Amino acid sequence: MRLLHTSDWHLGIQNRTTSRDADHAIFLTWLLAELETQQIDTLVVAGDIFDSKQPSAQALGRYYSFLGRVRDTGVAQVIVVGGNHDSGARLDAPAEMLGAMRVHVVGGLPTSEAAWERCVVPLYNRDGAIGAVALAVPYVHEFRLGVRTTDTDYAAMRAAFEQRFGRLYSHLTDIARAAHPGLPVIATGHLTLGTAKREDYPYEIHQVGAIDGLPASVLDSRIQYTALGHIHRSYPVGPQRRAWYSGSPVAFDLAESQTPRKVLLVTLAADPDGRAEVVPLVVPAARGLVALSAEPDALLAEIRALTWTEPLPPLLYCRVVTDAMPTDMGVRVHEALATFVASNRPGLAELRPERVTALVTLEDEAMQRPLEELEPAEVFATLCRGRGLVDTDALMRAFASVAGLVDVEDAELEPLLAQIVGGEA
Ligand SMILES: [Mn+2]
Repeated sequence: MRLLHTSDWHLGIQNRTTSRDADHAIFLTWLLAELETQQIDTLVVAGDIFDSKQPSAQALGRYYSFLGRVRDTGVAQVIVVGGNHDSGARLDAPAEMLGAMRVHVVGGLPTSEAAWERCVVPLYNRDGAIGAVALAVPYVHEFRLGVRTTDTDYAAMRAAFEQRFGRLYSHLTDIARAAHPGLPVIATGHLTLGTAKREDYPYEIHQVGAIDGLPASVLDSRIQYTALGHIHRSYPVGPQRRAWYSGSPVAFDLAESQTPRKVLLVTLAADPDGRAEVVPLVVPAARGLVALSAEPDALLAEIRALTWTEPLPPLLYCRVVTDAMPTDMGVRVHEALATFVASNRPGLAELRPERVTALVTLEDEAMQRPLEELEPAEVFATLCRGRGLVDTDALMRAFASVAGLVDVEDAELEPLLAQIVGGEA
């Protein structure tokens, strides 16, 4: 049984105004070819299919046209589970129709425990025999497992979640073993397992509901391989390396573009207690994510002189090295970009100043004293200087009022304060 494990497509994602749909189109065409050449039996997509709970028509079109073409590759089935970005209910809506095409979707964990067995899916080989069983587990919020985050302390909540998540996998493994004895069991999951590094989730704070990562021991030891989604970098989890993150196939920001994007080719051992073989396949980058950092005129010249070898034009992260950002810098950058034809124009993901001289230095008197010795107003004033704000009298008065340090006297501040506190000042 050969699996191809991928996750975190985030169909429909945009970087500022640049749609990444063309990146997804190139990735999915590449994926279809790999499914055929690698003679894959099962494609597993471990959550975050879409970037949003209400995906655009274009993103939906991308998803369904891929599913419509996947059978031509000879793949026996596709397993799709929902991630934290997906609407489980929306993914599940066409589940019956997709099931008829052997695309097995579990968008959200079924509400009643009796219905959990919908997550247990026999996996066919290309020759039509059942060769393994999958536990298709989507992103699970702790609430679904009956863990309340309001009436218990953190350690108790964490322990309860660990215990119930472990029970979910064990219970499903029991069902799989009973229905298909002697076959290897695989699983999916969309959560933080093990210790994730901060740079592994630059795109958002990834957690399981309100708690941090769970230990890999929540996965039943009878599960031969677990296809994980959630973290956008590819690596194995746990001492046995029986669970892997595939990472996202498309880089969505600069940090993600620093590591190769992968899908995982997994060959299961026929012995249910054996070890799966995992081979990462690097996804060719359809587009470069490029950091530019220069003084205003030099930056504009660099943009006009851009060349690239990838099929799609680069996505730019521009830092303008200056103490005085020209007010028309945005316009001038767009004029420089407009020298490329619209169909082949670099995208602008970020444009921000990078100061030449730091405004707050260690010479700043307030910076040399311990925080506990400083008055709140001094800290705020230092922050204002750090932001390059010079005329701060009104701001200081507003801060003092909001911080409750003085009574509100200044009539001109009242409307502002009313907005901040959301009522009568
Ligand atoms: Mn994701």
